[in-house]
Amino acid sequence: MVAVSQIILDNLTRIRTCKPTSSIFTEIPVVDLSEPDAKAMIVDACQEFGFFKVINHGFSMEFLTKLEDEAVKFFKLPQSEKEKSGPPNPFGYGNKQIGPNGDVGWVEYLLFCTNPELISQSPKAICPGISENLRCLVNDYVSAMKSMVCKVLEMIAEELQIEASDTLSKTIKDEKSDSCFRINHYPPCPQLGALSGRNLIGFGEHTDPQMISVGRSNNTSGLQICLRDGSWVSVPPDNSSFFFNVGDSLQVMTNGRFKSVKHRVLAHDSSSRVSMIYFGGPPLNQKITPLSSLMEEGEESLYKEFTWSEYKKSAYKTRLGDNRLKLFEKS
Ligand code: GA4
Repeated sequence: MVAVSQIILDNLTRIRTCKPTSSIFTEIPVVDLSEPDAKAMIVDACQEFGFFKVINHGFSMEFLTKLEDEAVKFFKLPQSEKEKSGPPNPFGYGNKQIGPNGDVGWVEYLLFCTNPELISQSPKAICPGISENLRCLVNDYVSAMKSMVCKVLEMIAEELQIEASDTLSKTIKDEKSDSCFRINHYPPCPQLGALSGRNLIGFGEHTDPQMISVGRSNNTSGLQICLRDGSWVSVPPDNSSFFFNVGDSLQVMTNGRFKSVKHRVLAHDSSSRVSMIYFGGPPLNQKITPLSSLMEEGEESLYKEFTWSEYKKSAYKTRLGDNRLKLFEKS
């Protein structure tokens, strides 16, 4: 018995653990997209937390459930079948390994490219081996998501009084927008009890390199965000809402006014968590630099000049939890 639990522990502890936290994020900004105060609430939330929840978004629950069910079907396939869609380099099926630099988590996933140009060049290479049904649902989801993200970016631009309200959204609308989409499955981990009260990491702490990310999950907890004071709080699950987070690129474009939010996901002992996240990124050749119309007189950029392609290349050389923007801050 001792030997067995030791093996389980060795297996699990390759994946990092963390101290349990009991704080629930009760102050979560909830933005009703149909309300007139939505713009101001979004901007406040991006400045304060880099995170907010959106309701009244226009997606039907039926459609969301359909996509989720199809994803669950994929994750229920035998391991050898799922492996046919991997390894993710970077797109495709991945299991426990996250990124190319040794990060691991209690998670399996599908990572999709959503750049129409790349997809048209090589549709199968984008995420091979998945059912046509899943592929179609993902395409429909991503195009509806793109519209919602653009709407939110336009609301942000209007509230910030940036002259052209499509300044931010056009980077996502662009045919060459380097956006991507991931579906994560966090299987239950019944051996969690062997970790003497510690939590097992499903997806380790990180910020997203892109401009903005939108996540949605089933009704299982696990997502946590890091507040400005460094404390971790759990985000109560809500399968009918979307959770937006500011990424590194938007932090730079607002010269630090918006904060890219550190977040992570903890594994569960008994329930399975399924989440889907859209990452809105700019075209590869786009300069990531503070928007001139936002800058006050005499204000200087906090960051060196770089393109999304340079930032992305640099990000893929880092470990998940690294502070990727540090390298691009002016000293
Ligand atoms: C974090 C946000 C997205 O999930 C992602 C991740 C990517 C990957 O899983 O391949 C990265 C990670 C993410 C940032 C640093 C690098 C790249 C894993 C990793 C260690 C798809 C993305 O774009 O950046």
